[in-house]
Amino acid sequence: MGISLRDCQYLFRDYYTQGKELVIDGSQLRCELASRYSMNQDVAGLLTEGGDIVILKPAGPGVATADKGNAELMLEYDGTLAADGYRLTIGEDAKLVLAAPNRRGLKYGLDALKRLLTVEEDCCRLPVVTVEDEPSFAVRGIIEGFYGVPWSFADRMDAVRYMGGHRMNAFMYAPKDDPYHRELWREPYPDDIFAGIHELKQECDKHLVDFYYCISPGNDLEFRSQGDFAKLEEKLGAMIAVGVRHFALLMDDIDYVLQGDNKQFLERSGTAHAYVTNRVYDYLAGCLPHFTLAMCPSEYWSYWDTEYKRDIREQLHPAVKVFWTGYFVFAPEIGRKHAEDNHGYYGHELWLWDNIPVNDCDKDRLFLDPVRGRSSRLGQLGHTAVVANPMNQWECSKITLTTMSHYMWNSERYMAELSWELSVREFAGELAEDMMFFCLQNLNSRLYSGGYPELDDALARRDLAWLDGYFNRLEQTAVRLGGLENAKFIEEAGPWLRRAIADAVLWRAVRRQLTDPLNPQAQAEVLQRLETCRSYGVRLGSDPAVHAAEALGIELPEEIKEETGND
Ligand code: LOG
Repeated sequence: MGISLRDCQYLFRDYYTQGKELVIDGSQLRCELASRYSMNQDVAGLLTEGGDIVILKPAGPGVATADKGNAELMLEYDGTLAADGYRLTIGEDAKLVLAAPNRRGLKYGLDALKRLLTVEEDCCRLPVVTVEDEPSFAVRGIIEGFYGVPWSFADRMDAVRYMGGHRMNAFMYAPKDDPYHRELWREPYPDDIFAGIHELKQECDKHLVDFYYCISPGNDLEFRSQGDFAKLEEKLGAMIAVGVRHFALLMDDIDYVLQGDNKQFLERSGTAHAYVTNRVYDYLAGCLPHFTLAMCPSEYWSYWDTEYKRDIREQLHPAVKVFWTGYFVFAPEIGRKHAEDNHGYYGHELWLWDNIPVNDCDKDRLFLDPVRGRSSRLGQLGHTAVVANPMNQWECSKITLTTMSHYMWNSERYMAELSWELSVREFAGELAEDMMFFCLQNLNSRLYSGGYPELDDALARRDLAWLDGYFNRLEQTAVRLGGLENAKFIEEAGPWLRRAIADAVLWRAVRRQLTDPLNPQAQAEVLQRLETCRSYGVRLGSDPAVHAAEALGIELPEEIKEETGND
């Protein structure tokens, strides 16, 4: 409700308006439905009932309902639009026309209508507009591909709902620490986990998100073993049986040098990886009229050509998509040249596995910044998918993921700072300012410096008054955010919020020691407050109190210097 013109122009690709407004009587938009999209009016479930928009279905083919509603909605099929795209026209005469090439396009078009609608007590307002919208990448989503504690099924269900609302269409199940995905890839899933996966797949269907089952057999697969292939097929077959149509074979982070019989049989790892993927491809083609298969090569992070890439390029089935993570696992920049070159080296459609905001290498940190530094033209450089690998903390990942969703939909227009602002506002509502301040203390150190430059400046100036203000603000921010009505956020971010408060308390102790440097009590208090900080096992990226203490010449115990990397 109340979306600004600037946001419309940012979030929708082409927004044609002359500034006119349509005002309709009634506190709900009640659309009388006509559809040329599909003969059987297959639009059920596209719109969640009970909101500000109600769709009145015709009583039968060609028969209108008695309730005429206060607007007319015509759904049309338009095969000239890109998959998931739509064209929404809101006419002055309260005639709405939504054209799309698939159901997802219809859903996104209805979601757009919802965003454009403002409901007041006795009227509805809509801009008179035509929106023409389509994505930069055909596949947009999340790969749960991190190490450490996997998401719970409740997290995943929420992720799927979130994705439906953010124009993302792919959830890739690949938790490194699901043993049945990797070490025990031969074993079927125990019933309870399988039931969870099945339910997740159903939730994906409901929200028009494609569920990808990913498997990682590369550590110990015997390439000549019929038994091993039978196990692999059994595992995939169980997924096919519950409707899964999208798959990936992941060969990342394995010892990929062939040994023993594998070496004798296939000689090189590129050949071996193409071989297993092609066999899986043939198996899927034998079972399914329509499916997707992607593979993650072992050389997923480099941008130069290799023998391995040549083998994949020449031997892998042309329909298989190939993942890469950009230049280096954590890529501060994915520029045009690397993208274009690597597309040539792999010779297949490239899928970007973007390692943001993943924090599995930095368990004591949260990463809350927007995606930056990806070429706006990856879609024209052989990339047809972008999927983000998030943090172990699902709820906190939303900050970066929402900015990613903007990039995935319209990479050409993407503006990191604006997306960040929109994402934080969506996440924290009235506490957006506090949330942004908290985000600024938790920047991605894998990609950028991760610090808080204003703090560094103040320390260089020894501006104690500024520092007092900063730490007070940090403390108040953490207290206020602790009151957000988002239990999941409080649970996940709790240690960092408490640590922020402990940092402020430590700062006050540092302050006393600065005023009275030889007072043993003041020194003891600093040590005690430091201990409290450490006890949380986490830290803010700006690591402000320890950083300030050091910069102002307070001697810290060695182990603290080592832990924080501030020495
Ligand atoms: C893993 C990924 C992990 C990430 C960050 C890929 C393709 N694989 O270096 O599972 O979450 O790094 O630690 C990875 O990125 N490899």
